[in-house]
Amino acid sequence: MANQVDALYIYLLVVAGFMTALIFLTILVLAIKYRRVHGREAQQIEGSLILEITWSVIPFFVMLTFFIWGAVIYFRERTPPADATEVYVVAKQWMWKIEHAEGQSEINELHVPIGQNTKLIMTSQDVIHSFFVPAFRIKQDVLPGRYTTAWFKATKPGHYHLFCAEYCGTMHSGMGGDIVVMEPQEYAQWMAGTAVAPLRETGKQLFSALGCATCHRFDVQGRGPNLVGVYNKPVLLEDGRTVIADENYVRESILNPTAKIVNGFKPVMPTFQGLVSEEQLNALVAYVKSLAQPPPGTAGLQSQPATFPAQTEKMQVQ
Ligand code: HEC
Ligand SMILES: [Cu+2]
Repeated sequence: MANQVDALYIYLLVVAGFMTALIFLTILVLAIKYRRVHGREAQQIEGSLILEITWSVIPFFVMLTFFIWGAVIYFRERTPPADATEVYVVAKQWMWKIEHAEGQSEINELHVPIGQNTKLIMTSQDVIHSFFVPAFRIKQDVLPGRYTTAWFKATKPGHYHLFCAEYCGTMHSGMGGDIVVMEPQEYAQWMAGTAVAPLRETGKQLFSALGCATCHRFDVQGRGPNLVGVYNKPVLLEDGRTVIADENYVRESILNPTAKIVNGFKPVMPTFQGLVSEEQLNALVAYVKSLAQPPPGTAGLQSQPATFPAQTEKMQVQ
């Protein structure tokens, strides 16, 4: 996004510079032209409607260009491309813990290949932090108790500073790191360096270890909804509302199940607040997301409660 953000920034500077010059030059010229001259008398002049409309309407449209251009960039920055690779970020006093979907984890470092759209799914274990990479022109607050997201596509290999941009305690100034942008083949080597289980696999194990699988079944309708194909789809709730099952929804379903009850189900799911760490939560979320590859056309409001046709279930059975 850097080029786009900078272009807008330069445009703002140019417009502001032009207006400043215009105003001050006018003051100067008029001050000299109408300076006190012996024998000249001040006259009363009526206002000019045309002039007033002109100097209101033209700046209005100039301001609108700020707004529209800014909004376009904002929406681009807020909307990760669908093909983005997901990386989970857990901030804590005072470090950044990064988990790749493939299972690699690192501290205060994030390795990415050039040209890859990377979506960051971030949360904090304690206080508010902020993920700031000046070179990428991205800055996003990282909050305890929920996910916030940001995305970028690195275009040049190198090391880029990562800062915490929200004062978070004694060692705040030391809470930094490096985004390491590599050539794709270099990155593949780095990835292959350690053999680890993908995040969704860790999540799958937790799913049975924590007993989720006793209620959320894939073969028969259990006490909880079948989670296949739930992610990123609308869910009809008990109270008639419809919400999109995004990362925050899945997260909330695990930590605070009674906050949103799925239509047609009883609020029997226990809370896992305090029983799972942020990292385990991310793994569970990654697992639930990995279940969401329904055949096109089957998902949607009609298929509530979240049960899917038998063939979908078979495809996904463990
Ligand atoms: C005692 C049975 C039970 C257990 C154990 C259980 N759940 Fe649930 N779960 C439910 C029920 C019932 C619902 C639907 C009612 C509601 O929204 O609370 C639900 C809802 C959900 C939803 C929202 C589903 C949707 O269709 O919108 C998710 C996600 C979820 N559970 C994940 C989990 C995970 C992960 C675990 C394990 C850490 C787990 N559940 C353990 C019973 C259970
Ligand atoms: Cu911080």
